[in-house]
Amino acid sequence: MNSSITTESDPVDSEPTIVAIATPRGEGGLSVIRLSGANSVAIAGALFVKGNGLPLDDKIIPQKAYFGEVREDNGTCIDEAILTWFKAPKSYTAEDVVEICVHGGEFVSLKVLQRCLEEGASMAEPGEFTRRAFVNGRIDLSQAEAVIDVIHSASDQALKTATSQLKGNLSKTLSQLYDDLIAVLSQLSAAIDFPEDDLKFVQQAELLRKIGAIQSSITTLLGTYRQGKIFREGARVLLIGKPNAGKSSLMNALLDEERAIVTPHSGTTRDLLEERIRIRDIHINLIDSAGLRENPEAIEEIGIERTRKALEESDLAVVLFDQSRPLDENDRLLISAANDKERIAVLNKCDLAEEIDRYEIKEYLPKTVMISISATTHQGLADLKDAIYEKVARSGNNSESVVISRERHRSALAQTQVALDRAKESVENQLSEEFIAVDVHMAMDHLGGIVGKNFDEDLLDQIFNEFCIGK
Ligand SMILES: Nc1nc2c(ncn2[C@@H]2O[C@H](COP(=O)(O)OP(=O)(O)OP(=O)(O)O)[C@@H](O)[C@H]2O)c(=O)[nH]1
Ligand SMILES: [Mg+2]
Repeated sequence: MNSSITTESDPVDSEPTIVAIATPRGEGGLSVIRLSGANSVAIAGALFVKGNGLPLDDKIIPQKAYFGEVREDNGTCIDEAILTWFKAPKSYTAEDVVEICVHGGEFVSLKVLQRCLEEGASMAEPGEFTRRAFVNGRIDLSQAEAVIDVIHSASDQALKTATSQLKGNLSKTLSQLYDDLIAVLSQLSAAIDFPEDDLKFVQQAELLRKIGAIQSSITTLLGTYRQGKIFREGARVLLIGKPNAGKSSLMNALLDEERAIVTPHSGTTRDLLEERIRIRDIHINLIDSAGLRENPEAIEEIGIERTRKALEESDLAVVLFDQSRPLDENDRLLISAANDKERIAVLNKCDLAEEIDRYEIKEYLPKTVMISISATTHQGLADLKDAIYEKVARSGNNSESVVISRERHRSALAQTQVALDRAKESVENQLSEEFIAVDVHMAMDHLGGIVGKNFDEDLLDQIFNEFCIGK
């Protein structure tokens, strides 16, 4: 290794310098091999020679692209390359980062990676670059999560949410709420220091007002979750109906392939079948289910239980009726199951004569969009897609600029609310300030957990395992 190259930013006792191929495996135009850590420049200097034949030296300038070549230990050229040094702390990880860009061949990239390992770098774990950016304080945990959301996003809306979070908009909102909780705490400690009775009443009202304001902001944030999650992960849309209503036929029609088994016999589908489609810019996880019916056989009952569970977890139920038959007790069972769900009523088999009483459905499923289709002829399918899109793309409050989209954030905010409810109750019951402060601290822990003010290694492992190597 060319140990003559050191940079001012070399920390003492730092983490090992890591390396990974940052671009996807396979062939492409370019491939980037990324190093991060105190020895990045020294390692790169041992295998890279500038275009003029000179080695990298102490005069290397950060953020400048150097043309040259990567060489074997014996001096043989591996490939032409462009090298850029991002000097700590102005880099992705806040450590010294070197990116070596070579032609996008898998073998070439692996050779350069191998050279870096020979010169003393360690192989990076999945997400380790972003993990270091978090540990080094350049980004918080919600921003680190946004990085993977940007990579995975497949629609304008998903990307907008992810980039806004990456820029720190969620962090700013949470940090303001955290500061507001600190203000509550300081008011509590002032009350402990000056316990005059006549101040108590005023202070109590002020505390309740402050906590109430924080809670209402949290409620607004929580209100964005359904929509945020749908944009990030896709919407779960369940096809539900009595046996033979045509759920599997509709599944196939929406997928445009013969995926689910269709027969004239009731009870054909026994288990859930999930496939992904896209309606405009939203992913839909479409689920076909076992028909709901009274007094099922034992094996059907297991399928029906799964259908009910899927219904609970779904964002939207497409409630399917066979319009060529009169409503029966199985349809009524279906209506009661779908009663408190987001739903669309669909009258299938509109190519046959209408026998169903649609007004009875309207009566029991009020305020429900109703669409006639034929899963066989595909009539009405475009209207159904539009209706599904309207329901899932416009659910929740779209006007909020800060949106939460992860269950981890939702659950932390819900726990914050619970702790604040307890704090308010203690204020109302005139319990001691120390007692109230315990719940306010608890609320701060939950809130702070979202941005990683407190975390354990297991949580970090869980978050960064979602990442690919090199990110
Ligand atoms: N005429 C007509 N027949 C249909 C239509 N949709 C489905 N069918 C027929 O209805 C029967 C049942 O269809 P499936 O799609 O298997 O119904 P299902 O709801 O999945 O039934 P289970 O899996 O048993 O709950 C089949 O014979 C289909 O060909 C339609 O729009 N028009
Ligand atoms: Mg079926």
